[in-house]
Amino acid sequence: MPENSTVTSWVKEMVELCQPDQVFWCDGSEEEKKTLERLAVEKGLLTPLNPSRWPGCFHHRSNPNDVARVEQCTYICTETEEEAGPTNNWMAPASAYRILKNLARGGMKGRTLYVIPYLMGPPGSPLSRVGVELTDSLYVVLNMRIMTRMGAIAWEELGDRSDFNRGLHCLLDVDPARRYICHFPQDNTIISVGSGYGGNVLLGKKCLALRIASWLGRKEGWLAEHMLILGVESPEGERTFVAAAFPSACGKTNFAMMIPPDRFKGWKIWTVGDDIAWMQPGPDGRLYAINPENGYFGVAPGTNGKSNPNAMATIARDTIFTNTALTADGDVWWEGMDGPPPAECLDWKGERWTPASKEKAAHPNSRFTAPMRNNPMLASEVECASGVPISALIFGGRRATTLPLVCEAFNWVHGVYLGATMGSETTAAATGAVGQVRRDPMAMLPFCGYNMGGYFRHWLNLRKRMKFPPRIFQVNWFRKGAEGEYLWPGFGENMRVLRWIIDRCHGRVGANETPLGWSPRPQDFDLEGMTGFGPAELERVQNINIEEWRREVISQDELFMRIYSFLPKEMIFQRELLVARL
Ligand code: SAT
Ligand code: MN
Repeated sequence: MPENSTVTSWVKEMVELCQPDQVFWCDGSEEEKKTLERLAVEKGLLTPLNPSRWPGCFHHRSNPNDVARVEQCTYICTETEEEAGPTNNWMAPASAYRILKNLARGGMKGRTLYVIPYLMGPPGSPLSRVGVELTDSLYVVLNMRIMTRMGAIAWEELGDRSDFNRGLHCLLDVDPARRYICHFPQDNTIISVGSGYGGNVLLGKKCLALRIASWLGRKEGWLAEHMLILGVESPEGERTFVAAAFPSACGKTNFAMMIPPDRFKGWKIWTVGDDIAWMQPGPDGRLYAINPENGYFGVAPGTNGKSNPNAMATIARDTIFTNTALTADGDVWWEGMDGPPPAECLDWKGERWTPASKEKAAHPNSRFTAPMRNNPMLASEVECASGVPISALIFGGRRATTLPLVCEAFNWVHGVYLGATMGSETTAAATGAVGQVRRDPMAMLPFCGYNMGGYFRHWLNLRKRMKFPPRIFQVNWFRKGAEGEYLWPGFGENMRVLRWIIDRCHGRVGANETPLGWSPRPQDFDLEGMTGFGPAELERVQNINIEEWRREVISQDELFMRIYSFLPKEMIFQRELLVARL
């Protein structure tokens, strides 16, 4: 128990509300981990995997009605609706507190309330933040232990300050009709009830590190973004860092852990983070980023030794698998894993599955929770309190048409426009239809804790505080041809795009001016060693189809119309300039 009286009196208040039988203060120790894992196995929450194949690993099944983030149950509770803005669900704090307290009252009877102190970010960083999550889910405790720096270190960082994030999570009966994930940015508070899954309940992740942090960032002059951070090391030892935003389940983890193809002998990619970046202008006028997390909550399906060897190495031990398939001999499996499917296993719902089954064995949003320290390519800078200097910001989406493989913004305002108009096909990471294009500005639509118009304004303002702002790029690995075939091989080959981006940042290569931005010339883009991909294919994947772009601009307007009264004029002007160029 910490000496901080703000913490102890708040915990006391929540205990009186939820009425658990016991209160357990987590210390984050190895010993405690072992005890809690044993308890979770006893209670049937976790199944230990085969220790010779998967040392320290466990399997978990969530309730089948509870397998993804639920945006319709996610609320920003600010004094006025305007502060939350038209793209967020809003409730007035007083009514939200009333509803949630009524649900939570006595909600932990017969259960244990775990107090999880956690630190987001490296110790000693001015950007790092402390949170305390109270939960009655052992699964949440064990996941938070991987995803954050949990335990005594958080109390040390907090000292006697009171500016910690207050998080309360109650499972209740996991009824979708009584599921709420509510954020109170003005109180630095999160209350989540009725769910046990991922981003709904690991409150340090999307709730604190994005929704609450984006609010704090605007107030305090920094950015909380849905971005991976990676370092590119050249054979000469030059290290360049980039941050890239992609919507959930669009390959951020794969990109952050990419292994360059043979052609790029001597090049290395170092992972700083795979999902979230907190960024602030540094004293030298550059933008600096930290990864607030301590682990990876990655999508399992499609992860294999070819698509992401570093991820396979990372999840080989001390990992929790959620909603994957499970075999009788303690092995896990998912669609797109190496090797043939098991002759028989239990699917993500726990039902018997064989390769003849029509349903998928693993849920498409099944996940692994793995410590980042298992990653063979973890950047040493991940512990650096001042963060890493960012040379390029990349915005990417999943688009079958229209968007070229890569282009560079003309300047910061144009780059903000590229981010603001990002669109992507929906994935299984959130409940709802999959595969429809929706506008997802900066991949932050589900995660921005305030008015999206104000968010664009904050991005524009930040430019004035940087002498050397990062260059901004747009990428799309997912463009398809007429037959539905991918026009770009993706995965490790994305190194070629990254190389062009890095070379642009260092002023080493040229580009063609196009209506959309700067586009790579074939002589500046490394095509060597690619089979079946030459200058003609590059031209095809970079092609600008004016008809498609007419539709695109109109479709972009849908979001702009929704937030029109808050939209910075710069965005309208950028739109006009784009139309004129087209
Ligand atoms: O479930 S999470 O929100 O943590 C994962 C994601 O959607 O990116
Ligand atoms: Mn994410």
